[in-house]
Amino acid sequence: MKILILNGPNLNLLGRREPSIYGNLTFDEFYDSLKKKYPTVTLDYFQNNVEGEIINKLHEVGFSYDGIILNAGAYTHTSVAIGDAIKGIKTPVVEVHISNVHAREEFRHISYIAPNAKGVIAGFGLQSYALALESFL
Ligand code: CA2
Repeated sequence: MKILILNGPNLNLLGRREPSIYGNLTFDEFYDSLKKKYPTVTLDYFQNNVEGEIINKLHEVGFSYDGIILNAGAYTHTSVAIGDAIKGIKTPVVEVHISNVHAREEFRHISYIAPNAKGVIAGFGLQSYALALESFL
């Protein structure tokens, strides 16, 4: 089972600022614990702040991987292009968010990912990624 975790803009800052919303752990620390918890899953991780790089990665893995766990960050709420890329690939995508976007500002209630995703998980902190992973097993 080959799964990619794909993180979008500013998620490289996790654990360094805004701990009340996003927690204290860096993504690398969480990713290490996830790999240990699921040793039989081939997990890959890619983070990028550039919309086109996220789209390139979706195209690159989207015909061979078994699943993609995507936190597109703020692009979730703006990017028709990432939504179209998900529509164009074969690998199922689960949209995840660390925070409960529906309990936050109105603009975060919109998602260009959700209509093309297998499902959406939001509001469980970094555990949202583990729940998304479970959904593929
Ligand atoms: O809750 C999530 O996972 C979000 O995708 C995070 C995005 C936000 O724009 C979405 O509405 C919800 C923001 C990621 C920024 O992460 C930071 C982490 C630490 C410090 C600053 C930003």
